[in-house]
Amino acid sequence: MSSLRRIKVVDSHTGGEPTRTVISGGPDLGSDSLVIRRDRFRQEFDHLRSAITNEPRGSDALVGALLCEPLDSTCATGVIFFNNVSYLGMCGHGTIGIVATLAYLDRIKPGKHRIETPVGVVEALLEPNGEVTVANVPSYRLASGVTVEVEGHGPVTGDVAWGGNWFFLVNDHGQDVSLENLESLTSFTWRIREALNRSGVTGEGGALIDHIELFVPSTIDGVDSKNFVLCPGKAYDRSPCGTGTSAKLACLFADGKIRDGEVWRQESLIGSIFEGTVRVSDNVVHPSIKGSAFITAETDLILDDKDPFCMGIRT
Ligand code: PYC
Repeated sequence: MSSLRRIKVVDSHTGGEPTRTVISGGPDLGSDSLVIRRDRFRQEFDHLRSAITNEPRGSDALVGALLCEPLDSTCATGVIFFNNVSYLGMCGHGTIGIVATLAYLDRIKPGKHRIETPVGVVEALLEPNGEVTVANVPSYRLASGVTVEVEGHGPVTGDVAWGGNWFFLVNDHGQDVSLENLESLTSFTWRIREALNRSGVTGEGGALIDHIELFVPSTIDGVDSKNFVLCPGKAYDRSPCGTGTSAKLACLFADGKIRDGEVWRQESLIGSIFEGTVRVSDNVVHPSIKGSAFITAETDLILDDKDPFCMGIRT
């Protein structure tokens, strides 16, 4: 007899990037802060992260979202985001995905909803037409003009910025940012990540920089820029990346290229678009990201303890 565990999930995609929201059957992480609960997830239940996101049930691009009881009672929910290799501080496309999911489940109505994450509370405005605007955590540029020596390429210069995760943002790279060039974009940005590691370039407090972004001008009318975003587990973000666009807005503000109240339209590698807006108070950038998510499945994941790949294929 095998023992079956059922995990109830709702899948969605935001600009092509998938989110799997865990509704029930996930790990019991207790009721400490979300930072402590995320650490407990990593230390004691990492096999469930892998079971939910990795093949054969998931894919490298999938971001998981574990709904949790918030500590802050003004929040509609708490959430811990995770992916094929690790855990995220925040996730912009994922927040839009969980808001669409909660609306689909009839747990929330259009209006403003606060959501607790391990890196702070964000606020999501759900419009009656399903569009979601996420007021993200304050974002900032930590370092500008950082040069690293990239294997097989030479020096690459970029900025280190926080948008809820750590990013290295590169404007000057000479790459063709198109889906046809996916393999070399992945290889190039992975080598940038390795070069940052080798050179000891980190985020605040020695944090690993695990997202790399390349930018080119967009060819779509009214859209400011197109990006390629390498995620921590080597997949590329199909969406323009909410936290990555937030990091970009922080860099644009630091360079005097965007002002309070201005809008920045960011296109992804596959042509989906987020609308970013900057709000500045006391010289601190508060970015907002607007996009839409669509529900793609509502199902039970089944974990059969007799299945040799029950906990997913770890790469
Ligand atoms: O939208 O912030 C985001 C995100 C992070 C990783 C994948 N998407």
